[in-house]
Amino acid sequence: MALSSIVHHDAPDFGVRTPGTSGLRRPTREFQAPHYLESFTAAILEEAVPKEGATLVLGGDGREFCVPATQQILRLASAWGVERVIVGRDGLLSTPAASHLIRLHHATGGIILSASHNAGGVDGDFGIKYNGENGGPAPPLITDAIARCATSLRRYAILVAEDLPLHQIGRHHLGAMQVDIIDPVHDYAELMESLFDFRAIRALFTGGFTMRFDAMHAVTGPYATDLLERRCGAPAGTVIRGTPLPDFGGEHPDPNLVHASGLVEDVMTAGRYDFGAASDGDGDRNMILGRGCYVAPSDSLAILAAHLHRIPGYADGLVGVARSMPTSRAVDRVAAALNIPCYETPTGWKFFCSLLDAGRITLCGEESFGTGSDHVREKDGLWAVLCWLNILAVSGQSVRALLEAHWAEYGRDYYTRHDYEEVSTSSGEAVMHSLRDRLGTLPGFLVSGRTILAADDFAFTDPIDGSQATAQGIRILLSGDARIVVRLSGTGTRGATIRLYLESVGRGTPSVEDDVQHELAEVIRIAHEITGIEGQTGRSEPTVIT
Ligand code: VG1
Ligand code: CO
Repeated sequence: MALSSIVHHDAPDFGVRTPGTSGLRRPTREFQAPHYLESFTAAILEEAVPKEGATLVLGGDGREFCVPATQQILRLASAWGVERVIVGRDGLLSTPAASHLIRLHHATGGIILSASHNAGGVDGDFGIKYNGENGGPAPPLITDAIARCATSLRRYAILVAEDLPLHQIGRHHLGAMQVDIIDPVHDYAELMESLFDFRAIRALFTGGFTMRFDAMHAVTGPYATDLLERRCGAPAGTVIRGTPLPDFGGEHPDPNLVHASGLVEDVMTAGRYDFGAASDGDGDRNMILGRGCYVAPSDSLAILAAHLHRIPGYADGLVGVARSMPTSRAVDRVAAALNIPCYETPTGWKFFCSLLDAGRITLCGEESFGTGSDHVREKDGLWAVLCWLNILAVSGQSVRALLEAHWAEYGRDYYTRHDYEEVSTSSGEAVMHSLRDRLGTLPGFLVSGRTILAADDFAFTDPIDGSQATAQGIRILLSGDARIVVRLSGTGTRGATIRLYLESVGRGTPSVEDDVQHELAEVIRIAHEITGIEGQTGRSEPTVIT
């Protein structure tokens, strides 16, 4: 195609567009406005993609606007001079599968279209994120540059061309650029098969073990069907809500006790299955349930740390582990017992990536239903589910037995997160400002019978490259091994979301029947006294409790 088929468009001033914890997330309608997606993509290309010889991976979670956005991004990439784009059929790629493909093909990077666990559809959210050559989310240096460029950019180039048949696997050319439309599942499923003992998992199902996997009408449907039902021999129907829909069936594709309530009812409350799991919009999160029990993500991380060496891909053991700051300290005690380092990083997967790249850690996770390892540079929902299945298969134990044995050995961290969603930006900031102003005066204070031992605003220095991140959330340590953490969400798209993380290490014999909110009632009361959330926001109850 001749160069003349590239046209230049003027882009209006969209104001500051700073990517949050995981890329730029905005209401879908905003993304659909003329030049919005185009100018932000142009900023990504400008700041992260060389004009010659680049290979990109491209795909998304199937939400509304993913397909037209994929077609536009292909035209923009061609005009920029990208040599090759590898795109998932129908524009689908889970976030961990995209991360794997970048690494597998030694690509320059990848563009992922998703707003993760946020609702989709025309009235929901859309998002775009850039991952670098290691397969992980671009570091702040790059995302800051993209934000500056997107704010000042007034002109971009795009190829004039027809849509490509995204539903067909095959090779195409768009201008001088090669486009390979591939099966979104195959390479990822092969990677999983190289890590896990699928024979043992198969035997588990043959022996009558039952499970439900809730794909929440998001991207993991095709992946879970191939892995669980085809490769591991689980009966057809094990995967529910397995067809990706543009609006996720009108629900939040967020695998937690609130948004996956049907699964929770079936597995936890009614005890109809041995095992239950769910993943989010883009497939990087996981929720784990056993018959009559729920595995808190922080506990899941600790249990995986204790058992991962039983899985073939991790037979050499762990070199180290990491958790995000608000994640409970349960994994720290496993790391101490294994005599391996445990790193505490700010919220967001990108902070794990330099440790993973440097070979300092094998396993890492977040309290927000995120777990992963050095096999990719994103958290990985189905990988975590397969870890659990593999451990259940080789241990012959139930989820409940594994949990209770773990708590008996290491103690239990009662843990909950209270989210105050869509409060006004000013009241969210007021809560944080007021806490920051009082930080120095808190230690030594006696509240409801507990002493505040320490209080700080979490700051982190990357042990590999020395880069610094400050103001990552308020940590308040109380006597009796309790901890309160407060931070503002970086992924919300409307107003502000305050996250309050509460934990306390229990004594005695913990059981899955314990009422976590009751165990933490006193710590919750103290948190309200210290933070003044109710007074600042006018909210007496959180919107979501996990
Ligand atoms: C939330 C979670 C955080 C996670 C991030 C991206 O961020 O708390 O742990 O890394 O989402 O996950 P925030 O800033 O809203 O608390 V995902 O599944 O949206 O890529
Ligand atoms: Co996600």
